[in-house]
Amino acid sequence: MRGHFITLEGIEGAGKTTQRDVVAGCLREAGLQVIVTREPGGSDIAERIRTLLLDPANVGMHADTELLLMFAARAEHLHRRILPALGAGTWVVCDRFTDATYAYQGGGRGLPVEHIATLEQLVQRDHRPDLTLLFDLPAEVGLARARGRSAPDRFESEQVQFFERVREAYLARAALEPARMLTIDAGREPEAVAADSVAAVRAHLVRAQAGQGAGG
Ligand code: T5A
Repeated sequence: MRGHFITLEGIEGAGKTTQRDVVAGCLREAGLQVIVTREPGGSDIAERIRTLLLDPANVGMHADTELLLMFAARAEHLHRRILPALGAGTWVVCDRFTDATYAYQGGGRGLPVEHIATLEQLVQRDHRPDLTLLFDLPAEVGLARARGRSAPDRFESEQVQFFERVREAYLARAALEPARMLTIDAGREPEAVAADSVAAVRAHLVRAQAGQGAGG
């Protein structure tokens, strides 16, 4: 069976980093090979692009530059790391992917969705996540968690209204693609969120195994 591509999404402080270990653990318990990665980043060149994107000193970066850098990093990550792993039968758990671009550069920055869709097609062709977990919570709750942990990066320095627009854009995407994108209430205790993550991954595994049986 080819590997499956699982992405985790949500605003800052939603708990994606915490939950990605839960998701990866659940897959490994099922006997699968798993790698855990993140965007922007995940490969050598993409991590260098990440540094540019998150550096608060680059506060004046043009929104188009930001969009193009996100997809430049994604092209590297996808072709150097994600696709080779999936082709070898390894499952990939990724902290953020293109839904984040629709949410942050589309919803947050107000860039046209058609521009994002054009770049998505150019860079990814028909490669899309198999399952996406959207960890949803009010922007001020997520920001309080994220800001309580470390100095703010270039995105975390935005106003709360920016993250409210990001959240709305995420929820709109989840409503459009309910079969792929599952929304989890991330405002609860970590254990309750983890229970929902595990249930979602197990349900996906059952579907994947059934699909393998049906498809040969
Ligand atoms: N970006 C990214 C774009 O603009 N466009 C794109 O296309 C892409 C791919 C990446 C930035 O890049 C932007 C979005 C981002 O701003 P990042 O550092 O990777 O930057 O940012 P995040 O992914 O947001 O990482 P965070 O660490 O801020 O958020 P997480 O991973 O959602 O949260 P986590 O797990 O680290 O938890 C944060 C804190 O909350 C606690 C944790 O212990 C931790 O202290 N916590 C909880 N507390 C209470 N209850 C719970 N349920 C908790 N879960 C976690």
